[in-house]
Amino acid sequence: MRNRFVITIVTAAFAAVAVCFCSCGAYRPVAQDKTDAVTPEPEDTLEDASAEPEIEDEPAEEGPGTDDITPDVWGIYTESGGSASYEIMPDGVAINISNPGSVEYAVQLYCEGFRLLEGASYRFCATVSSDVPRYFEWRIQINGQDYHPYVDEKNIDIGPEAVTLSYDFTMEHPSDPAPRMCFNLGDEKGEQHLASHKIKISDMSLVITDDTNAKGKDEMSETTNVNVNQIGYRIKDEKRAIMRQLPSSDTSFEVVDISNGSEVYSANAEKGPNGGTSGDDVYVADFTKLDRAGKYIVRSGAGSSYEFEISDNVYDDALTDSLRMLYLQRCGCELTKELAGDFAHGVCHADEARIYGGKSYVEVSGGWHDAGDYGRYTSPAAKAVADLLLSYEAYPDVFTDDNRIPESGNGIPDILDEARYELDWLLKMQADDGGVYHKVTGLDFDGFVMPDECTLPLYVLPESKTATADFSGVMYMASRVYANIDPAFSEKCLSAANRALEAYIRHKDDRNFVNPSDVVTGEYGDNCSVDEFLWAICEGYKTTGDKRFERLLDMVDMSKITVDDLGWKDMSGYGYYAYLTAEKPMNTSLDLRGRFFAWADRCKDAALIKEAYGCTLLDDYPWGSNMYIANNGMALLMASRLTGNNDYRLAAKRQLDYILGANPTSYCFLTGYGTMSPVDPHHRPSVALGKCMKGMLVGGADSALDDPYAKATLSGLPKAKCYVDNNQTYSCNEVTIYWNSPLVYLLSAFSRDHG
Ligand code: G3I
Ligand code: 9MR
Ligand code: ZN
Repeated sequence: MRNRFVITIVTAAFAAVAVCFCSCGAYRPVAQDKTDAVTPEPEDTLEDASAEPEIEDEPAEEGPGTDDITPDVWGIYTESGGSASYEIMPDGVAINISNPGSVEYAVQLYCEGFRLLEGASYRFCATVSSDVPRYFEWRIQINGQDYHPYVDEKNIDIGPEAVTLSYDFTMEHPSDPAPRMCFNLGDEKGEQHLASHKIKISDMSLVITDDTNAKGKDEMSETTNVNVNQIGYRIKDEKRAIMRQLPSSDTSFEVVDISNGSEVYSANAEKGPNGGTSGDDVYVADFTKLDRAGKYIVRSGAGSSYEFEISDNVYDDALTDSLRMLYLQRCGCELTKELAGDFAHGVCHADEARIYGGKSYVEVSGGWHDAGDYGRYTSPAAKAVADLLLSYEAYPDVFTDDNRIPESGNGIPDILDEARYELDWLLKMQADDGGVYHKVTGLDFDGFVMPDECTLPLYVLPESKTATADFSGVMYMASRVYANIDPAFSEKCLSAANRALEAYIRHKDDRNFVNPSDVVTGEYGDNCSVDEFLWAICEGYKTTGDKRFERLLDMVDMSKITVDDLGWKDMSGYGYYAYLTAEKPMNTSLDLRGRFFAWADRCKDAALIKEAYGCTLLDDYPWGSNMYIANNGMALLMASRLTGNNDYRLAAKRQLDYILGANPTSYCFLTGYGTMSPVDPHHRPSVALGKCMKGMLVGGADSALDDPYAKATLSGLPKAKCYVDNNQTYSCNEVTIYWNSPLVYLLSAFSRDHG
């Protein structure tokens, strides 16, 4: 007898690409009562099943194989009053249910770590008993979104005598490399009147019985070995194709004009830095000298690149769409068909939100939806707005008043109108004591519906130190930027910033935010607020020149700031930059200049010398890696402006090139741009409409594989290649306002000759 859940899998490498909401997979219950029960096949017949003649005739790429599901992919989920524990036994799993809860899935035993291929037929078998008579539900479902079933069977009767179940079904949905099998052991509406009891499930197997029509056995995204910025380059830009897997010692390459097939440039590629996080040994084909506008590909022994353009306005549309993404994320207002097209929706999330743990309500409508979810979170919002305002301060010549947002044509650059939409919401998030609420969300994430169809009640979560200091920093910045545009608003921002800073100082020793146990939305936890405090102080000084801020710097312990970044969590970079750009230098013993340039130099060396693709990340690719890359690009641009040293700008440009396609995944990570860009982001409106919104920067490679889909599909890959374009992977393929915002900064810097 087998003692583990044995499953037959197709071992060929595979990546799912499509989204579909068609009806559930057809299945045929083979035996549901004891008399007809099919005895589970002995272990060795698993191979028999995969060796049926038709499968032998048309074997999968690497042939069907078997794999054991190890106990650690089992888990138990409880909600709605459900309470249970489980134990892996030699011959299966035993579940002790102390309270079955009030919905079917209030007690859910689940198993993950296998895949289902569209068009393949399967047989599932299991032997089940319960020490009291009852019924339960078995299903295999998508592991995320709306958890729709691929196959399910309700009302399966069980009792003390073991029954053997056997179901045949065909997977009629797009292949899913990471579904979830579950046994729903709750008690819907208490109908079964179940007290504490025990269930045993043994001899489980899932076998492919026919893979003749299976799709996706060897589907892989088409990558190329010659990677370029797929949007392209401006005439005077550095231009490089990063080539891997050259089959011979011939390193020659040519650039071909695709309008007439002519070779317009040829040279030899140079050996680049080896290996690293991509595992690729690369050659770098430099064609910077090619300065004629046109559309091209790079051709070499390693193959051809995707096409790209050379022209001076090559980044203009990407910049507009990256900004328009923020408009399309607006909450609390109607988005019209005229301006938002398919992504139009009615007013959303406009109800007053309840103060968590209390009875009162506050009006906090407005702002942008944070990401693929509809939460609104203070710290990441402050980061996103800061990036827009800094873009405008650094490169005002780029921004126009015609981005097709409601305020277009009002005489104010649209980037400031868009930032103002978020600032107006942020102002509502400040409590009476000057502290700032951490976030406004439901207790859970809403489903994959349009925002005006969300139903979960809104809660405002408690004030936090990080939210309060971030709010103060961005309000000081806004007070400066809007001073000549709207003096009254500027004053309002200044006084809000001051009140927040005072509240921060009053509460410096408490108010670390942690999600309460019944709240699962984004935590944005951060137990060090010294960097946010530093930012608020330096920004306050830069805006006001008030000497009192110098004295506050004495309260900053730099040893607590361990990461230099412009991220939602590590905001010290905004502090360094404000300090370095203040009109009159701040008098302090803190070496903020040293910290900033040590960071910028680390980034410069990584991009210009160490990393194969010119990326500033040399080790981990964290969740949202594209943000860290873009943030480093911002810091490099700041260093270039502060010193006039063009190497920093060159290194920054390589971050943009990386994000737009010159990377080991071959993806241009901005949706709607380039030949190969994400089409299936973890973004509720895009999933709900079955259409990918344009102009969104996805998270990118996540070497920590922070969700089940990433774990199931990317394990073992080099860090920089841990990316898959599927909406189930929120750690690789979600989008956020604060990933787009540093991209706006890079695109604004590089869309003109800013030198
Ligand atoms: O702090 C460490 C740092 O010390 C280390 O150098 C770095 C490299 O591994 O990791 C840092 O921690 C990371 C943290 O973000 C801060 O950067 C974690 O590994 C990483 O898992 C964490 O990911 C965050 C994720 O939520 C989970 O908390 C993402 O940055 C953040 O963008 C994401 O945010 C979600 C919201 O919760 C909900 N809305 C969507 C949004 C985007 O997915
Ligand atoms: O959709 C959510 C996304 O915005 C978050 O970044 C992510 C992590 O907090 O969570 C996503 O929601 C998933 C949840 O964490 C786990 N169950 C499935 C949810 C939707 O796929
Ligand atoms: Zn909304």
